[in-house]
Amino acid sequence: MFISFEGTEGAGKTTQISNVSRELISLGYKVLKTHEPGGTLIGEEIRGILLNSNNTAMEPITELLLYNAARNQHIKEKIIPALKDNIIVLTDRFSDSTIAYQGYGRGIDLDIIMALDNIATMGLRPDITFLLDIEDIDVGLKRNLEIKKTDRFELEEIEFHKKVRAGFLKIAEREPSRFIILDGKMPLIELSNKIINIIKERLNVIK
Ligand code: Z5A
Repeated sequence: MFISFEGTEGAGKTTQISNVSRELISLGYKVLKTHEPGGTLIGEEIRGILLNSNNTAMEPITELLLYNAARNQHIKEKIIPALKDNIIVLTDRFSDSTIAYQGYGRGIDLDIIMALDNIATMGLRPDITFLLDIEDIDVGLKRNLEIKKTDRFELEEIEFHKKVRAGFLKIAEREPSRFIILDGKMPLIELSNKIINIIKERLNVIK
């Protein structure tokens, strides 16, 4: 099973992936916990360029190509081999982030985004995508400020983050069978339990 976690800054994806992974491992499942951009040596180098807050001159298309380059490497080197070994893959962000950030956020034509996505992902899509949604963008940004996280995206205006959130909701609306939208402001443990129960249900169906 291939599961992605999406959302705007500080929505709680990383925290939830850790909790879910721990629980699934305790139930005897094999789990790969990974993230984008990154997840491979080459991908982590690309991540360094993408998130470096000094790289303010980066062009939107350069950014788009770099996210897709890292993703293709991630899929071929990590995700596909893990899925072939019956390992549950939990990824912190995947293609939907590119559609939301580079498409709805930066305003790059969605046809260009999807054409490149087809090349990079070869059509691979998660079985389930948990969208951790926080209506008040400030909540997530403040969470990250508290942990002193300041990358190139944290420096963006609030309007950019609002466009990204609206983008995620539009993507989810188009694919209701893949997306599960959850309130990122829910108490941590309550949210983890909800996610774990949904995954367990799906795993039982597969069995
Ligand atoms: N990006 C893109 O533009 N295009 C793409 O294709 C891809 C990515 C793949 C990657 O940064 C950046 O790249 C990202 C989008 C862009 N933009 N930014 N920034 P990243 O990987 O470094 O960061 P991120 O993915 O945005 O994650 P994040 O900002 O670190 O947040 P998070 O993982 O969703 O949240 P967290 O680390 O789990 O939690 C943040 C804090 O909130 C932490 O102190 C938690 O303890 C706290 N927290 C979490 N959940 C809760 C709840 N429920 N209640 C209270 N407090 C909570």
